[in-house]
Amino acid sequence: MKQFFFFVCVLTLLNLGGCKDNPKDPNPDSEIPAGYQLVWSDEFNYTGLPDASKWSYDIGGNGWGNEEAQYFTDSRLANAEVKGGYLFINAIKEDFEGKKYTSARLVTRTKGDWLYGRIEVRAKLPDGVGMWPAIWMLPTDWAYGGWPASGEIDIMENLGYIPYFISATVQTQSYNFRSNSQKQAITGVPDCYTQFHNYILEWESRELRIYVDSKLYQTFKNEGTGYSVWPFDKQFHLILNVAVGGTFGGAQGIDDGIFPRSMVIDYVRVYQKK
Ligand SMILES: [Ca+2]
Repeated sequence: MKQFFFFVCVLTLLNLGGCKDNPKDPNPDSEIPAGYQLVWSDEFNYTGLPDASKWSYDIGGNGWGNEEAQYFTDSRLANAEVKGGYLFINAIKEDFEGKKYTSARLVTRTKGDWLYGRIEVRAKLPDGVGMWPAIWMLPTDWAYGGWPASGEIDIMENLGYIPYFISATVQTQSYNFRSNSQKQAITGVPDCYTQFHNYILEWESRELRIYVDSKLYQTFKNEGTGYSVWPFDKQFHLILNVAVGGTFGGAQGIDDGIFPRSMVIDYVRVYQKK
C-alpha cells in the first residue's frame, strides 16, 4: 500500500489536471467499435433482481482473502437492485450473519465467459472512507492453477480514502502483489462519484489495454514466455462488487457515517472481433 500511495502522490502532481481535458460524458449509445460485434450485454432495462440468466452471486462473509468487512448476500434486493435503467450494488451498515455490513458481488461465471474481447462497464462509484468498489475479472477454469497463476484483471478499483484515483491492475504468477510486483496503473477521475464513466478492457492475444472513457492508462503485454506472465489465453468472467474495509479498502478505517453507498451501473457490454 505504501507503493500505491506513492504513485497517487506523484499522479496528483503530474496527471490529474490533464485528465480534465478528457470527455466526461461519452455517448452511451455510441456505435459498436469498428471490427467488433456485441456478444453479451445487460442494459438493466428491467426492474427487480439482476437477470438470473446473466448474473450469479458470490456469497458470504469470509473476508475474501482481504479481511473484507462485508457479507455478500444472495439475491437480496436490498443489496442488488435493477431500476430506472441501472443496476445498484448497495453497501449497507447492518448486522448480518456476524458481519456489520452487507453488500453484493455479482459474477457472470458460467453465464458470461470470454476469451479476448472488449469489456465495457459504464458506472458511477460510491465515495467514502472504507469503500472499495471493483470491476474485475477472474479465470473461469483456473487452468494454470490457483491464484495468482491463472491470472486476474482489475479493470477498475477505487479506494474511498484515496478519492478520485482509479487503478487498473494485472496479477499473474510472475507479477503479483505478494511479491509487490503486480502491474498497476493509476489515473485520476475527478468526477467518478458524480458522473458515469466507461471503464473498458480491450483484451487481445498480444496485449491487454485498460481505459477510462477514451483515456488509455494501462497496457500489459504478452511477453511470449508462457502462462507465468500471460495466463490470459483462457476464458475469464466479469465481477462487479462493492467491498467494505479490508486490508486495502479499510487501511484508514471505515466511516460508518457514509452508509448506504451504491455503485451504479448503467450497462455492461462485451464485444468480440468479427
Ligand atoms: Ca442502462
